[in-house]
Amino acid sequence: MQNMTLVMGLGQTGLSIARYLHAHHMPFAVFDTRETPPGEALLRQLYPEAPLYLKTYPSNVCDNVSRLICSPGVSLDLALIHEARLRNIPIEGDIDCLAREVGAPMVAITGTNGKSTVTYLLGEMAQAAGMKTAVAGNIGAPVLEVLLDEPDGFDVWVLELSSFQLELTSRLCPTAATVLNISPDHLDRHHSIQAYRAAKQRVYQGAQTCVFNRDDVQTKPDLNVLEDDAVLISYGSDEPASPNDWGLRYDAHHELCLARGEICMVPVKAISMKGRHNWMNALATCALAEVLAIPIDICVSVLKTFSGLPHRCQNVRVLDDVTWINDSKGTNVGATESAITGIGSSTTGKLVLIAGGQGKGGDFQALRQPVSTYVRHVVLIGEDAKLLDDALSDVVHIHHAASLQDAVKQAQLCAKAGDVVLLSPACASFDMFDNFNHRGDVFTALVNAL
Ligand code: UMA
Repeated sequence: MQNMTLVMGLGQTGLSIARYLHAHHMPFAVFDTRETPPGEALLRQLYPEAPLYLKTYPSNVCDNVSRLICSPGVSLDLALIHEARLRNIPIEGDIDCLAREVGAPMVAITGTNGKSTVTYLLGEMAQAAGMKTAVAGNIGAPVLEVLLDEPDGFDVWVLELSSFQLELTSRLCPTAATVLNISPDHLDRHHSIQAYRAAKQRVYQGAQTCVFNRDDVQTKPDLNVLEDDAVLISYGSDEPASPNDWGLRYDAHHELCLARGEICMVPVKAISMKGRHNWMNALATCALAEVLAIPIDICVSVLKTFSGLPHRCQNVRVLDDVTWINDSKGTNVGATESAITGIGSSTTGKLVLIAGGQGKGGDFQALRQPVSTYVRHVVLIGEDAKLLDDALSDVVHIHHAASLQDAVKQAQLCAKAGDVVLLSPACASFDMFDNFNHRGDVFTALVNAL
């Protein structure tokens, strides 16, 4: 009898899929390539009857399997996935499971950088407008966990989706979708920027409204993913040409403002989040909020009070006239490039950059220009320190550190009054930390202890 679902991965998402299947009385087994995945103890406790395969699996495992539901961290290159494909066993992710269950409007947000900020901001705006709002996905809470935790449902779902989640998503059909920007990331998993971009573009499949970034042509929906009757709205750093588009323009008082068409909505200096990249995030959020009919005065009041998520260019302290900034969420080259340029261009001194970790196949050459313009010293940590050294050693002073603690000490010695020490690793954290939050927390504690 072929009625078993195979859950791939036993992290947060794997556990939420198991819970979802159990709630629907559907039999399942679980596989994870790791010997001791984080969800193991809880799975054994909650669902002792579910077969669990760790690292290896029986050669006939697919014989009884009618579908695979994959966690985002599971590579689609696994032999088991190839075998499932050969046998025409359907493969999906948790986002398609959610789509089957939910009738409320959904907004789907992706992009290389800024997606958590836009997701969080839009969630705050929807909540402030009186909508019962689910904020879920890559931002932290697995979508099926949020679904099962609230049996009465939500008025709106605001989803942050990663390229890993989108690779397996085909039936979301959101009310509105956006790709905020595209720069190389996760190339170890997707193998090429084209494949990475194609995964991101899937967010527009079936979307009623597509919001794209005029400054980044890669974000414009491709014809093969665009519905015939989809509404297209753009935002960008120039003046919006059409009344429905968003952009920047000067008002009668010569203040640069977020604007919709010809109408100025709020001066950028009134927005709490700092940096030009955050003005773009604010524009994208306002465009999505309008699709949900959220009044602009609510959007503006949220923008005036929200100063940014933790670990994203967050000020830690000023010590001896040196400012210490935690941008642990700079997990790819594009994010670190924007942090260096955004902070470097508004600082009188120079930057001391702490970088390194798992490079995920990113091209560190792209950091040469911003580093040579704004950075005095680079202190390197982690697995791919050598790759960063190779890319940057002829444009800046390089130091190697054995730990983040050592890196903080070396950075303190390098920094002069007026400088900024910036942790923006351009890399994932998993070689030394649980995740980027852990890395940022350790950095903050070390800096506060100086
Ligand atoms: N893994 C294995 N073998 C397996 C399954 C997973 O080695 O069989 C590894 C993966 O390569 C990965 C880690 O285990 O390094 C975690 O994978 P997972 O699928 O179990 O992850 P979850 O705990 O379910 O968390 C996932 C997202 N993680 C990833 O996509 C890697 C979380 O995003 C997300 O918050 C959560 O689902 C809820 O939706 C984190 C992330 O790092 C923040 N995302 C990447 C990013 O933002 O750049 C995409």
